[in-house]
Amino acid sequence: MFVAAISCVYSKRVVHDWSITYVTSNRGLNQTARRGVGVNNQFPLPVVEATIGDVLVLNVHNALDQPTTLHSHGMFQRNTAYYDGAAMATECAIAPGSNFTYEFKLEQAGTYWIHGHKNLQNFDGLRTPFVIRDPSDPYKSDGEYLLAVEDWWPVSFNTTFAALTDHTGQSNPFASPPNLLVNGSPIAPKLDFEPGKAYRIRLVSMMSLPLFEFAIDGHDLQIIEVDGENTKPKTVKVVRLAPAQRVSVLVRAKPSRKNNYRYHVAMFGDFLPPIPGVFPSQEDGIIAYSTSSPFASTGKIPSEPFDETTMESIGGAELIPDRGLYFNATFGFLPDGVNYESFNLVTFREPLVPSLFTALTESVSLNPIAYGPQTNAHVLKLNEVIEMLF
Ligand SMILES: *[C@@H]1O[C@H](CO)[C@@H](O)[C@H](O)[C@H]1NC(C)=O
Ligand SMILES: *[C@@H]1O[C@H](CO)[C@@H](O)[C@H](O)[C@H]1NC(C)=O
Ligand SMILES: *[C@@H]1O[C@H](CO)[C@@H](O)[C@H](O)[C@H]1NC(C)=O
Ligand SMILES: *[C@@H]1O[C@H](CO)[C@@H](O)[C@H](O)[C@H]1NC(C)=O
Ligand SMILES: [Cu+2]
Repeated sequence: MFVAAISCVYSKRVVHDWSITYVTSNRGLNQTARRGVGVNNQFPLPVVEATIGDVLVLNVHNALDQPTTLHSHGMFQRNTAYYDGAAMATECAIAPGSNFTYEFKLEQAGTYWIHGHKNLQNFDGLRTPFVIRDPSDPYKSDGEYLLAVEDWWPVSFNTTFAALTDHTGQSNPFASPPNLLVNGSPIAPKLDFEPGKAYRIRLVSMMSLPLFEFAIDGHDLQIIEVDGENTKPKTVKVVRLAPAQRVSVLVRAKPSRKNNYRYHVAMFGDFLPPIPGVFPSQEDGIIAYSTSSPFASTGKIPSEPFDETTMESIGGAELIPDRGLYFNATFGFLPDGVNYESFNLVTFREPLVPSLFTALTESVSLNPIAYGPQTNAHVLKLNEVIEMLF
């Protein structure tokens, strides 16, 4: 005999109407306002929240004078690749002045983000967290916080990008180094903790290039989710996120209100030259137990490297590869003097027809040998590779 579990799932449509617009803002920083790309004339963008099984509907109007797309980072898009938002890979971009609706069922839970996937709009602000909750999540908490971390450059990212890819080596991309924003603000939010409770903190890296680290004075962090996948728990003092990564940690609050604490978000990148007092940079936020308690002494972010490839998923199928594909990834200047990323020295250029359409209309062999060097080569410029990777 067996007992069938019947679950009632009420799925809903999560609808957002987004006009993608230029927004001139200083993002609350002490610097000159500059033009970025936002939604409905605002920064920060609306956070998208849903429950597994819901249908996400993004009604998008392109109010820019250039094409745009939105990519829901981390979604597998099984049978809905057309809504993946990778311009000219899975679809054409949305033309200026026109509308497009992204609509797909949410079959994964976890922490994701949605960002522009055309030109450099992502790095000029077109990015927002995307949280999909699961009522049967094995990890329970008493409360939840979301910290989305982004870099905001004082100049349009096209300027930084032009300097980054300048083969003469004469340009300094970091002449105007990035600022750190947490939830769209230079002031990290206060997180209220009740003694004895357990909090889930979702960390989202919406960075262009730098990494960030997160730590809380006097509290351990238990990693429970990496990039939308529930993991076997791992207790650490500090988590480090590369651009586009997401991590959830469970934090057990102290048993009493005796002290308040601080948490730290530090932005850094070994490939970026240090500028004393400016970069690397750090924002500290408050973990508030009480309005009257003194602060526990503020520590530094602990130095605790750990190998994230040792993280294991729970409940996930074991990956047993049955074939291997080898790529030599390079980053450098090709003979035309432009800085490219490449696989096996073949770089990629945005095709005239989206690759998905080509694949659907041509008879393509799935034999990996067909993808050898120089075969079926699309040449993609560095900025597009960066966008593909993110
Ligand atoms: C803002 O920047 C200006 C110019 O760099 C400086 O003089 C001023 O003190 C700054 N204000 C604050 C509040 O940091
Ligand atoms: C396009 O989107 C805008 C903004 O959401 C909306 O006002 C407009 O009615 C839409 N146009 C069409 C043809 O659907
Ligand atoms: C870079 O972007 C700014 C603001 O969006 C624009 O004014 C400028 O013309 C752009 N520069 C280049 C080289 O595309
Ligand atoms: C990758 O580069 C190495 C060293 O140059 C070379 O030995 C190897 O054959 C390359 N592999 C591929 C798949 O191109
Ligand atoms: Cu992405």
